[in-house]
Amino acid sequence: MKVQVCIIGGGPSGLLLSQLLHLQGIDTILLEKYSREHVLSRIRAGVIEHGFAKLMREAQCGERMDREGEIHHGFHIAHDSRLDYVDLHKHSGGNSVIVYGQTELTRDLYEARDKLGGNVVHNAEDVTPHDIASDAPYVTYRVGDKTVRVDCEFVIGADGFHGVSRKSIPTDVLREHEKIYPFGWLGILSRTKPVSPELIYVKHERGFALCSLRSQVLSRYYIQVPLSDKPEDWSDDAFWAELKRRLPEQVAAQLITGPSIEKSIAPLRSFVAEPMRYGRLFLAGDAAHIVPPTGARGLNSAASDIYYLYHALIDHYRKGDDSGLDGYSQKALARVWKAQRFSWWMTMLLHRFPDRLSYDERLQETEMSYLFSSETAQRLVAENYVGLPF
Ligand code: FAS
Ligand code: PHB
Repeated sequence: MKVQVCIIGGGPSGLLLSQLLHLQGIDTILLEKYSREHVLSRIRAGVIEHGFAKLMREAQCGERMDREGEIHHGFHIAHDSRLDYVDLHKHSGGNSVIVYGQTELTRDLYEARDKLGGNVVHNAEDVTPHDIASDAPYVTYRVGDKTVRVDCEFVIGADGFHGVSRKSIPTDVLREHEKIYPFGWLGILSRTKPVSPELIYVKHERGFALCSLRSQVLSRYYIQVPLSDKPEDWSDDAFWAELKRRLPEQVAAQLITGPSIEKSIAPLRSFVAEPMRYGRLFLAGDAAHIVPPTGARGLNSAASDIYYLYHALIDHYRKGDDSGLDGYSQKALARVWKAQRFSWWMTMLLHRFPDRLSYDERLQETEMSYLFSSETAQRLVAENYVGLPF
């Protein structure tokens, strides 16, 4: 089989790029390790930047997001028994974010691929890129006991943090930068009315918490827990009781609790792999970078990778211009590192660090008091949270 672009990974990054390229007449195949049901069973991101939303619309996948997603003009930070508000709309020159679950966004992308007759292969095992340093790369994969070879011109590694693509770059070429945080986020999903119409980030001496949502009848809550904890260590009652201890009294009193329909612990790490290109292999999304979810940058960092690759491949095929491809890694990393900075900053601001020094604590307090005493500081947060320009 021969295609122009072979995409490894059927998460939001791979799906969005395959849909955008297909609409431009560029021939792709997408190879996903698991079944569609498995991919859609994951509960992940919830906040969509305006740049990502624009790309979804350009990919003819934004209709349900615009209908069912919620526009949020700001978020709250609860700290020191106060509830302060970051007005994103005011401080970002009129931009906002859309709260719409990654699961639904991925479902919309799959349905759009089906509608266009996109070439999407599920349960593709042992996906392996070959000859990526040559001008004639190919990818092999297995379905059952049948091995298939896909000859292509470009390979896009959109296979997430644990995928095969990044590991295909020679170790003497790849540089990895990582920071592991000494705690995780225990998250639950519950069919309850959200405690607040907009997100509440909580800095508390017992630890971080976050009140988020997927709709007016589906709430998403998180609390910071030690890395040694497991989801089964936390009954629903224990989770709700701990969340209430961390919320301001007037918010805790409004909290509607209910059975969890999903409960999981996500470890927090900051990670960047450089370069994001090796020969004809291009990394995108979590395959190249991971952020702690505190700044809601994870999924959104993938958007600019996809935007750059989409335009670079169009320029290659339409004009024979490879400047976009040759400049991809440097351009993508410049925005990735800004998302890394913001995610690190929000994480340092809001979490309780087990081994913190008194100096660190006073610095955290100073950051928070500076944030809410300076419109400049709030503009800085707002421009990062709604999404820096591509
Ligand atoms: P993904 O990991 O989503 O997709 C990669 C795909 O490649 C997967 O479907 C995988 O099955 C497939 N794959 C892997 N190896 C393969 C192989 N060898 N062959 C073929 N396919 C292969 N971000 C936020 O903004 N907010 C959050 O709250 C948040 N919570 C998260 C919680 C968890 C537990 C995780 C893991 C991530 C979270 N993220 C969050 C980040 C997340 O949303 C990612 O940024 C987003 O999924 C990135 O999308 P992709 O780059 O498509 O990677
Ligand atoms: C979520 O709703 O899952 C969510 C929202 C904002 C974040 C992290 C997670 O910063």
